[in-house]
This record gives sequence, structure tokens and C-alpha cells, in this order.
Amino acid sequence: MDRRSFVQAGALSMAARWPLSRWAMAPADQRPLPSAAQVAWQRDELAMFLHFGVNTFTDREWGDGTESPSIFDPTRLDAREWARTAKAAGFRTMILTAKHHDGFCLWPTATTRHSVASSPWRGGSGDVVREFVDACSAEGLRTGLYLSPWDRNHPTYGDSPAYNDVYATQLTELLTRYGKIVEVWFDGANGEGPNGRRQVYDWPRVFGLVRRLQPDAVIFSDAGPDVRWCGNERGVAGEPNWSTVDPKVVVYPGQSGSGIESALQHGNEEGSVWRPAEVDVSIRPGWFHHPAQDVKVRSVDNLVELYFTSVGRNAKLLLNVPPTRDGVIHAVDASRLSGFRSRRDEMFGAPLAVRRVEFRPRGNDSAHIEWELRLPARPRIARLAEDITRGQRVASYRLEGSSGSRWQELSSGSTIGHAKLDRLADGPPLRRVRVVIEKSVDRPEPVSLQLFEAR
Ligand code: FUL
Repeated sequence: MDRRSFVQAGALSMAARWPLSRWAMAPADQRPLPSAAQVAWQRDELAMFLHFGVNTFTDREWGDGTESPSIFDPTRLDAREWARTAKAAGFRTMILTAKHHDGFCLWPTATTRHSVASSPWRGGSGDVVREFVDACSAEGLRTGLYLSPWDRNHPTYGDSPAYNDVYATQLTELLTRYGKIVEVWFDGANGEGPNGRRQVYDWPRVFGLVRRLQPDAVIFSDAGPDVRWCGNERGVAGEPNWSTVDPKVVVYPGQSGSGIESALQHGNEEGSVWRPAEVDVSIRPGWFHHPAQDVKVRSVDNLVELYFTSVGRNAKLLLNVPPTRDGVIHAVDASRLSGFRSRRDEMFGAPLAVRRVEFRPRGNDSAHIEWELRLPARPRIARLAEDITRGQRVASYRLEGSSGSRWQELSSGSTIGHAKLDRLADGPPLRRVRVVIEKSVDRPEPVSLQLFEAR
């Protein structure tokens, strides 16, 4: 049977009641809303991270800056293949490490000789960033760049004003030579320079430069300002996960202290700034490709689980898939990505029911809405969503089903945001389903619900 035929047109009975005092925290017009760039960022849902550089050739995770550029020589680098793989798996943006902590630049920069220009690759006239952005645009993917502030090679590192100039020049090269960049990724890891001195970064200058050169790009870091790190590299967003934060808790990238991890994981329901969470995690144990880890690539099941704990918790998944020494995506990674895509298609391709749930105030209790399914059905997964262009409001909800007169809980949760994926409790086929909004920080806006039968 065509699953779509389950979709019920009528038979909608509605009762919605809530205590206004419970969400009278801030008037609706004062709650933060996302920018157009933040909405586009979140709607992508999936981005691919590519860690590539001298570490790929030394088999290390963190280079110390003494690597010779002569080791960088991928024999069949094919950025178009990276982009095709990403696109086929349903990814919409790719982010490349233009420079990692070792300081080796994947583009021919004027700021240092420690770059592809000093390598044997393409006779020293290659530019990985150029090939990467061209491949993204050929495949219709959006482009992001990672530029490590920590630089273990540059002689000025630790001489703060001098290195800040170098860093600003590198950023300017990247943001002016390569067309539209949609996300600029600033890593929190930093330490001493080659001379043992510590660098003091000029973050206002860095962020200001991105705003000026690529006004439509989102800036990622622990401290945003547009997108925040989720607080771990395990692939797990918080629950609850508010897209709003208190900007005073994490002020600069790499800040440490108590309460920071929790603030990054959960955001803040009363936060004054819109700064949604990005979940960066690798398909392998390491960020860079290591041949010994070819047997440790995440399984399809594991990738699906990551999808539930990131996209399914109002975050974006930035999955790292590191190219090999040859400069291509390893066959094992490619096959897991294609399995990941097939599983998502099976799960979410044909919803059993789709509803846009409008809540209207009536009295003093929680808001709920219920409807009948045309045929008895066993939904296994629910996808709830708020329209984030109107902000984020739901703080607590329950999903219930009934096969006769008694209602049973199918799932419950805290925040919803762009997407909330729930695996539902098993039981007899259901005739009716209802969503109960127990708590909301403002008048609830419509919530959409999709039910799926596949596990
Ligand atoms: C970390 C870095 O130290 C890792 O090497 C990697 O780039 C990861 C995404 O961020 O802080």
C-alpha cells in the first residue's frame, strides 16, 4: 500500500489550553530570531568536514609545524570526487581545513612559504582551496573554510600583534579570492607557538573581518557569534537544546571554565542571542586519515544514531570524512555514506502522516491537539519541528497514541526547534495520535509532526 494513503485529511479534533504565566518570560517581539544565514545553515542539516594536510602524510593528528612541505604530494587528488560523494549522501555544505594547527596552508598564501606552493604537488602551482571551492560549486554544494588560529609553524606566532596581522591577511586571502563562503570555522584549540610564547588573538578584529568580507557567512566557534560548538566531539547535542544563548557565558573561542560545556550543550531558554549548535564529529576515530583506522570507520547504524543525536536534537551535523594520502575519499567511508543515505531514505522517504499542528489558546492548561489516523498504524519514528523563522518556543512536550479509549505515551521530550526525532514506544496499532505541549517559553507557534513507519 502507498504509505501516503494513510494521511488523514479530516477527523481532526482539537483542544488547546495553556497557562500564559508559564511562558510569559519575554514578550514575543523581544525573543531572538535567526538571521537568514542562520536559517539556511540549519536547513542544510548535513555538512561534510574534510581534514586534509601534512598530517595526512605523517599519520598524525596534530603536526608540530616542523613538517617539510615536500611531504605533501597527493597522487590523485580529486576534489570533485569529494563533492560528488558528499552530494550523493545528501550533504549540502563542505568545510575544508585550509590550515590546521601545523600551519601548512593548502592555498598559495603570501604570508608564509609553508604552503602548497613549496610542495611537489602540481609542481608547486597547485591550490587545494581553489579545487575545493570549484568542486563545491560544480556540484551545487555550499562552501565553508576552517582556518586554525593556532599556528605551530609561523615565526610570528606568540608575538601577538604581528601574528594577528598574518592571520588577518590569511583570512582576507581566503575570503576574497574564492567566491562565496557560507561558514567560517574557528577552532578553540590553541597553545604555544614554536618559540614557546602564547598568542593573544584579536577576536573582534577577526569576526569583524569576516562580517566585512563575507557578510552572509555564519561564523562558528565556541563563542559563536552565529553558530556555537555543541561542547563535545562525540556527536551528541544536548537535550534540551536551545538555539538561544546567554552570550556572557562563552565570550571567546577556547575559553575554559565551569558551566561552559553545559552552556554549549543546552543553550539557554532565556538567552538573548540566537546561536544554534553544530555537532562536529569524525566518521573515524581521528580527524585526519590514518590507514590503520580503515577498519574503524563508523557503521551505517552508528551514522544513523549520530543523525538522531544531532539533527534530531535541533543541531546541525558536521561529519568529518578525511581524504586519504592519495587525495580521495576512502572506499569504506564512501560506502558507509551511501548506506547512511539509503537508510535515511528508507526511514523518512514516505511519511505515514504529516500534520501541521496549530495551537490556539483556550483556558489554562497544556496545549494539545489530536487526530485520527485513517487506518490503524504503527508509527516508529516521529519528526517534530517548529518554524524557526519565528524563533524557538517549546520547552516540554509529549506525544501520545491510542488504539481504543486509553492514551499511552509514545515519546516525550523538552525542546523541538528545527527538528526533533523520536523513536516511538512499540505497541498495538494506533487509531489516534496527539501532541501535548506542556511548557513553552512563549505562545506556541504551529508545530509540524511527521510520523514514519520504518525503524
Ligand atoms: C579540534 C582540533 O584540535 C582537531 O584537530 C580538529 O580540527 C577538531 C575539529 O577541532 O579542536
